[in-house]
Amino acid sequence: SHRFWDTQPVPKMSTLITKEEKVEQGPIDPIKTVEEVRQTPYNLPDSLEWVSVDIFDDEWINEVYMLLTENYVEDDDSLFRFDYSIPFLRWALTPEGYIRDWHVGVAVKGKKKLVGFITGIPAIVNVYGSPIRMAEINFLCVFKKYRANRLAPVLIKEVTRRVNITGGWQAVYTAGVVLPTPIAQARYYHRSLDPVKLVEIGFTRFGHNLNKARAQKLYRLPENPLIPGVRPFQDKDVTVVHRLLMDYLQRFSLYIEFAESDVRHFFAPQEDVIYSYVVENEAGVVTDFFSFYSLPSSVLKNPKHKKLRAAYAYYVIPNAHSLLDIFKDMLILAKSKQFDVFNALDIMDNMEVFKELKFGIGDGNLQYYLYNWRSRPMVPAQVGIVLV
Ligand code: EN5
Repeated sequence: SHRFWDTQPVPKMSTLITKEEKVEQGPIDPIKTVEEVRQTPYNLPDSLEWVSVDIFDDEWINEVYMLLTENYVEDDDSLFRFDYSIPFLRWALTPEGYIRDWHVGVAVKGKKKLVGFITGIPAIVNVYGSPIRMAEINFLCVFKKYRANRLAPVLIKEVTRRVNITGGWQAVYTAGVVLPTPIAQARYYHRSLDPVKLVEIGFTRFGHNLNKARAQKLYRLPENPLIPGVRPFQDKDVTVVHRLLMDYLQRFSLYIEFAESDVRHFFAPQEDVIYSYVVENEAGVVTDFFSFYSLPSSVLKNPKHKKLRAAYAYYVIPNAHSLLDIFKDMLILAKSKQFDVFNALDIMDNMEVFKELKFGIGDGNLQYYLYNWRSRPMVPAQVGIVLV
């Protein structure tokens, strides 16, 4: 019943169940050369055309923003929908060496009206010790009125073609839904920062023995970080943070091999986009690093609130301090910046801190996938990639 995915170089679902001990790692499709790749874009209905979206063009990024705020990912009960901001999209899609052609749109012919979108950025992804050139695929979205037209498969094939013509054959992506075939299945956890608002919008319930006053007390946090020497990440920290990050990520079975330029791009703080901090000790040495990103959601049917302000754990490198102390300071900083909730996945070592810091399990999953790369499935604790 996967008409499209059955035609694609992804493992069959059954391979997950049989859990063979020895899974041969490597490409699923026979090796091709760039010359063999189709040179022309895939066909679209007559009324539609391909566009390479210029993320720095205000009109086009606004079209992308509108498409996503109105049509992108919702929770299971359609109470919330992701509201990625324009500065966030620019940040996520333009690391050094990004390829404009991989920001693929489908527009109504002759009009600046987007009805479909998918993106890729280049990355070196390490899978069980092997570094592989991959595209990180994200923001696949089809306008609600155009669903059932089978546009998503064409978007996926077209971005694949554009990656292939640059000599790229593998990709990594995540989704809330189960497709053939996840390499890992992660779970969202949530930590209330403004429990009263979260109840008002239906994000959580007070439940047993927890009224408004008790909830406010339970989730109260100090105003300032507790670790001495916490300060925002600066450009001068790039080299040392790059080293800390790569030394740390090597412990996982799936991680991105960041370049220094990626560290500079992805961790330079930007209000309402990305918050990054280092711990600098008394000797002036940077010992730890942590970061979280801002991804609000539209509250879809509430008279009082229109936005949920959510912070998401990004890359966290404990070193001189414990993961618990670092997560606690992330909660404190997120609260001081008026976030309503702090979200994190059960990947890396995050599970260690959830109970003590009063995170609760969410109703959403995040499935991790590789395209055209066969490899053994892994548990969330082996996953070292956070896709935004
Ligand atoms: C991009 N390549 O389902 C793909 N979010 O748990 C992105 N639930 O917010 C795919 N349903 O559990 C993203 N509150 C997939 C995720 C899509 C969005 C999604 C979930 C993640 C979520 C909330 C709200 C549920 C509303 C009803 C949730 C409970 C929190 C509570 C806090 C206090 C302690 C107990 C739990």
